Amino acid sequence: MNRPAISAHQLSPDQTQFFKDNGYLVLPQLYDADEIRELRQEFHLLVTNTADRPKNISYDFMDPAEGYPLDPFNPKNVVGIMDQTLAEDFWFDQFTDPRVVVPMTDLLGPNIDFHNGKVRNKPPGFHASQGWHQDWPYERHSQPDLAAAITYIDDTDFEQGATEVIPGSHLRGEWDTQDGHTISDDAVAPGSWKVLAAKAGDVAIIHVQVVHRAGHNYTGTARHALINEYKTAEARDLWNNRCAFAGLPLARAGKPLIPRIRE
Ligand SMILES: O=C(O)CCC(=O)C(=O)O
Repeated sequence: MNRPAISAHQLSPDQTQFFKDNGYLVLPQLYDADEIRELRQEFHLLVTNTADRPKNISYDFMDPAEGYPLDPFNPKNVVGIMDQTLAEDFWFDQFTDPRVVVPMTDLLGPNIDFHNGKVRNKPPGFHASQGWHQDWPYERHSQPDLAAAITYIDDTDFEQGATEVIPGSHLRGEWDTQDGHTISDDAVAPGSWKVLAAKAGDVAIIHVQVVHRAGHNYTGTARHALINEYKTAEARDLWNNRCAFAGLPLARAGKPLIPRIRE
């Protein structure tokens, strides 16, 4: 396939300010229609060919939810994958894409390293048990200069389990939790959150301290997303990150470092 030239663009000052104030930013349609088609094809292979993979890639499967069909796009009901970054060259290019790395330099700082990569799916009838949380307690560093890029593979609105965020919640630093991770529903003011209704090909960037949660999928169609996380080189890992490509330098002085494998 002829791939379009990749132009890594800086964010506008308004976008940078929005992230600073709100702790999240949506980059609509980062991928064009051909790229979304290819992303979906590759993703389908990732969730169907689950056996012939490097051992370090781990898959989680969800038991079919009662009263819901299996989705032929994800017939094994894969609900999660860790380290999809190891699967193929396509997935290496996906997490090193300058169209995500360069915005990270605008939002976090000029020197960006990789943190980790995973897949989070919402099969039909998926019930999100995690609740409101910050990513921070799961991935402590010397400073909270990390962000996740959620790439949506499908259109995902409220009833399909859209991501929900509390704008500005990162400005309060670390929130109290019930169990080290989960923030009580009582701590969240009614109506204070925003449903990030996404289109396939959108990317939402989420600050490590913004309070957010995954929604439930009430429909018979699965929803799929990749979550790649990035950090500044200055943020030192205190979590003992053993994930694939952890700490890989991706940008220095605002310039992306990694060439494309597949042009
Ligand atoms: O799947 C989502 O919409 C959000 C996932 C999430 O909250 C997380 O992985 O920390």
